[in-house]
Amino acid sequence: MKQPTFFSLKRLALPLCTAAACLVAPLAQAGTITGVGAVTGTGLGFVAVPVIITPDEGSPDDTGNIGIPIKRFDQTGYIDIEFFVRGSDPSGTTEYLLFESVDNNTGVDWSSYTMQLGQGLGAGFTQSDGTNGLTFDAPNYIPTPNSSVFAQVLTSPTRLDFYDGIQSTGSQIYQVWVDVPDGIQTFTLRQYPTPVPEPGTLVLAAIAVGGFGLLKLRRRRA
Ligand SMILES: [Ca+2]
Ligand SMILES: [Ca+2]
Repeated sequence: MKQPTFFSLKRLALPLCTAAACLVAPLAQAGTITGVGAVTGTGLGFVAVPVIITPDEGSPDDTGNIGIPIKRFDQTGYIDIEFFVRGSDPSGTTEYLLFESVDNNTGVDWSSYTMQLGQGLGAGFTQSDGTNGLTFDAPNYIPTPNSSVFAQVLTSPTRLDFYDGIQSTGSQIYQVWVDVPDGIQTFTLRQYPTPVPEPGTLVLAAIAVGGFGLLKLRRRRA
């Protein structure tokens, strides 16, 4: 599948906010991302400043874009990004396309990649339950979240698990959709990879299983 590039994304989104349109935009709007707060985590290598395109304010179908041109993991830990939100319309929700390039610089291959929405940072992070409307475009998940390396994704309101593939060293593209409701001031996007089990671990597991089988055999013979 051909993935859009950052260039095409920008070209698509820029006409949404010409100077004139922004000046005359009505005040009513749904939850809108206004900026980025802390970027932190045990996996952090480098995160380029996210490019946030705010929606065409007042349009009945509010959509925006968040582009993260580089998110590099130097360790197999997590990376948290905190977003600030402004809202004014009590019933509004803005759907953002989050388009990012995730770079595996950890030296180990990844067998899956997880994204969570919640509040707080680091040890204080908690995944939210989706009841306030902050979700990965639940309940319909249209378009389907996708990745240029993992063929499948397990969807739930505030957690996505990409699997069926191996992300080796280098960058891959992820596209997901985030519903941002009114009534919240901040939210955190957490992401982390799960490394492929090391051969040593597999050998130990095989020995354990083999030993268990032998034990059963002996018991049966006894
Ligand atoms: Ca939605
Ligand atoms: Ca949608």
